[in-house]
Amino acid sequence: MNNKTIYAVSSGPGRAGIAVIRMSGPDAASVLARLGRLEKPVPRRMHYVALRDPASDEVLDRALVVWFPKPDTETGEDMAELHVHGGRATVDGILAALAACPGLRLAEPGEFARRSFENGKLDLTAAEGLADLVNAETAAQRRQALRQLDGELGRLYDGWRERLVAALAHLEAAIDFADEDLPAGIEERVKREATALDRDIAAHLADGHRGERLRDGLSVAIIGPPNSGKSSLLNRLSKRDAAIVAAVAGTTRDVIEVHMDLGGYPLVIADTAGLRDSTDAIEREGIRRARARAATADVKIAVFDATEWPKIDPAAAELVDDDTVVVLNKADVSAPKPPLEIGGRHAFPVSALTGLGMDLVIAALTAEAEKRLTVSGSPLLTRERHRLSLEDCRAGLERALAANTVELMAEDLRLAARALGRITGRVGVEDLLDVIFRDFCIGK
Ligand SMILES: Nc1nc2c(ncn2[C@@H]2O[C@H](COP(=O)(O)OP(=O)(O)OP(=O)(O)O)[C@@H](O)[C@H]2O)c(=O)[nH]1
Ligand SMILES: [Mg+2]
Repeated sequence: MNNKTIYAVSSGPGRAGIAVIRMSGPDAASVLARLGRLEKPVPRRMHYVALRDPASDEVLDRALVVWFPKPDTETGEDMAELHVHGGRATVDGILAALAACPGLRLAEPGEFARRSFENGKLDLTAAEGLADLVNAETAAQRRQALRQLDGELGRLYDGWRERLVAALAHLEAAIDFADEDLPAGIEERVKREATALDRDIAAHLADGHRGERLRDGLSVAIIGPPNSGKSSLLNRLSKRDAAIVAAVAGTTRDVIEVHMDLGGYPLVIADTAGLRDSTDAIEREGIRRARARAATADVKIAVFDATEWPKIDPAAAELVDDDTVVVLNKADVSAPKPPLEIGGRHAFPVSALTGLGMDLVIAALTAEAEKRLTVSGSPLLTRERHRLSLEDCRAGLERALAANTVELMAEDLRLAARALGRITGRVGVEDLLDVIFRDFCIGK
């Protein structure tokens, strides 16, 4: 299925100065000859050519083209790139000319990356890193994705798998030579290794979901009584008019999400309905959703009305905990008198209307994000898929440690090694590939 030459626009959709059309497969060279009359391209050198429609001989564009002979290419196959003018008619004309070339077809999403994986250029975690890099919206996401693309995570898992396979080899030797005299203590040595590995994986898993959070964005919920200025605060933080603001209490009903970049950290901030007892069925549903969001959020921002200070809304105060940034809004109307504290947390006097005090709230929020998202020395797992396989691996190790015979122990160690191999794609991942590469965009 995979020997056809695939092509796709790899630059973004829509009109642009330049569009890049990439192709990969055995016919890449013949396309350059056919469309560009370029018979002997110099590898990895740009050539300025007229690209013609092979059927009519009409010049479609004057463009720069590059030839990348295999095997030292991204996919491991012959590749070519056409850097054409990015107008719709130009790109469409060239795509139509490519479609008419025998042996060529349009690439599916992620198909270039899939071929890289299948030709051993990338392990699966690196391919996922590539997808994350394309999707990265903040600097911290970019850094994490690049580390993964560089193979840091893959090397960590492959290293563990090698340790396990080495231990397994010792054990298998012990099984094969059971009747003969073997150096004593092999079983003990294997058990020590399995225990150590189990501990290393457990430590890696106890990461507070940092890598996954960094990939998805830290979930922040704005909660508080009606009319305290939650929607105004969301708009102020995100610097746009995302939520409707009105003097009527009970304005917001749905959860309104805004993605934002806070000092390089990705945040998903949700504005919610004001908490109160309501008889209105729609508002009650909104309040239920607000509470649900508050319960699952990584960080909460509790907004209270400074004009009522020191009276505070008890329903919202109840939700204040160590993961909460507390603000007293409308401080432009009346400055709240200290001590400014709610639920043991400092309450920042702010005005969502004028921006007063917002710098301190943003600093507090950034500190919360930093605390939860900072990446230390070792690479972090970034997907549930990694987590599940690592848990499978641990289960195998623990069964192996409890096994009654060396044969059973070896079998469980094999399963544990297999679980690790599935993360990087070393073994048994055929069933996963469609799911993993489907998430890529076309042309990657
Ligand atoms: N003076 C002053 N008014 C504000 C401030 N923030 C919000 N308001 C006003 O307070 C009213 C309510 O603001 P919203 O942002 O809609 O409040 P909310 O908490 O989202 O309200 P609900 O969605 O009903 O729960 C509006 O009239 C805002 O203009 C502020 O910092 N200072
Ligand atoms: Mg609101």
